[in-house]
Amino acid sequence: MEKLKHILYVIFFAIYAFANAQEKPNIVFILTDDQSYNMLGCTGNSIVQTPNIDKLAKEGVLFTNAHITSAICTPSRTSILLGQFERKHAVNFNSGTSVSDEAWQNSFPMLMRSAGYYTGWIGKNHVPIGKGGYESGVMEKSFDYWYAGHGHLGFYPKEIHEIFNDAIADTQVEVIQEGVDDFIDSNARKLKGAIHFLEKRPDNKPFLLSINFNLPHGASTSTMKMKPTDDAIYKTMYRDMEIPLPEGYIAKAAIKTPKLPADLLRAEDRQSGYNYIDTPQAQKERYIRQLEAMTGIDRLVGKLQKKLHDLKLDNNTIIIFTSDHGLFMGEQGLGGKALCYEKTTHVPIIILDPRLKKKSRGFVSNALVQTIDLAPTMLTYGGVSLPNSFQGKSIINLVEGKKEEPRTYLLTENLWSTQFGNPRCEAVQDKEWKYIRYYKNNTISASKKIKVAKQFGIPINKMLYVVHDIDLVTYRDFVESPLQGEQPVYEELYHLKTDPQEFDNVIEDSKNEAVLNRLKSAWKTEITKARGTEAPKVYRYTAESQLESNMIIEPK
Ligand SMILES: [Ca+2]
Repeated sequence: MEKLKHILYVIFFAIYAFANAQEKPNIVFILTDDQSYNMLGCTGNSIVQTPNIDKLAKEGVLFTNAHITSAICTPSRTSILLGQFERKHAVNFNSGTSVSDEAWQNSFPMLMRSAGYYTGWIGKNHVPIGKGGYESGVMEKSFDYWYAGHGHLGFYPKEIHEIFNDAIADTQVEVIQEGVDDFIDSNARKLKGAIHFLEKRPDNKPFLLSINFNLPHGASTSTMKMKPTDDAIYKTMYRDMEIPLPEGYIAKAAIKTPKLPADLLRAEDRQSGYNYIDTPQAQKERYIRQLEAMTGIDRLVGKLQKKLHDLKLDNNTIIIFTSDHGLFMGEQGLGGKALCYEKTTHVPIIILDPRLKKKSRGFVSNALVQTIDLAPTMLTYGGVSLPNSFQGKSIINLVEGKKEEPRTYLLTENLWSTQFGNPRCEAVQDKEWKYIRYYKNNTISASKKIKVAKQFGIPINKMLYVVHDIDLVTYRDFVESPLQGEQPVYEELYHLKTDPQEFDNVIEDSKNEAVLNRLKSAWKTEITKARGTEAPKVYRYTAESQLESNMIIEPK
């Protein structure tokens, strides 16, 4: 009898454990590239057609006050992966560093894989990881399924990355779609390029799939060619419509006073890829391509949901959608990113947890959340404990309709200050006000570098994009100086509640003094917390380090 009891006991717990294993939700994380907040129907864009993403928001939760932490690809994406501010992880285009193996072990995909998730990464990676960065091979080995390229993909990814050569489609979204189908559906067409050890996704494990677009980013929209084989979306859509310029648009020729002092933001050094904003005609063409890209992405989201439904996975698959940062399209005469204005830091976050009752979903939250909150959110969904290295907070309680918010102030920062003219800056904001501080822009301008490169016959790309050991010192100084008392050379205060587009800097208005002092004090607290106390967990990743290990650094 005792023996039978024991057997029953064992069987009971085996079933219990199995059932629990099955209960862990699958997670699909969709990340777009350089997509501003207002590029979706559900965020107020009346031109773009994104019915599937709008439906996702309608059935889930749309965070209307979500922000990134650094408004440029590499640091923003590193922040998302590690759940940390850039000031802590210290990886950017100009940092001369890559993410160390130790830091990478505490990224959300690695932690979830260790906890039993079957993981996939599809599309773009823009974070150098391991010794040798993009050439280390660490990323490729870190996932159960890998179908991606480092750096930009272009609109036709086969032209840039061999891994995609076996795809039937030529255009980026559709190439990614084939990867998504291959990962999710064991009956889908197998892609020869994809790297995976198991023949098919195991049914008894939950999965985590990261879908990373390089759209509507300019690197991809600038390479759209309206080929006869392209889908109609990318050839004819939005082209016969009346498309107004964005509110506050100023063409280059009409700029009277630049938004920021000319010696602070050196607009003439801006990367030429952003010069389309200078004239209304070029701006419109680029905007149409972005709209087309969004509709392509939206169609993928719709197909993904249908696939999940057909495979009976939809009721247990959480979908998270966001962007790595926004982009100026000529508003106030500005182009590009890497600033702390709302246009570059404000992004949508949409989370659909289908396990929640329909009645308790389908609302918007104006809580101050950040993309560093997504790693802890995903881990918490997966029942995985959070590492101490995370600085973001799980926002599941908000998805579930609870009111407790993760923070009173949010911090954004820009440490990408290079020959392309952007100043270092930081911003702290609450739901009503925002304070931005800028530091002296000491960088050598791109035009001067190009002139010298030409004089000595040095390839211009090498002069502009290769990072050297000395840059480690400069970047370190960028990280630490504001904490050690470096004073701002320019400051701004915006009343976001009445001026969300940040047209009027009201810092000189004496009636705002108390607010300003409060925000300055919050800035100090938040930046100190963001930096933390540890040395950054990074490897040296410069032209010199690569040369020493006989590797050639290819700027991404
Ligand atoms: Ca980006």
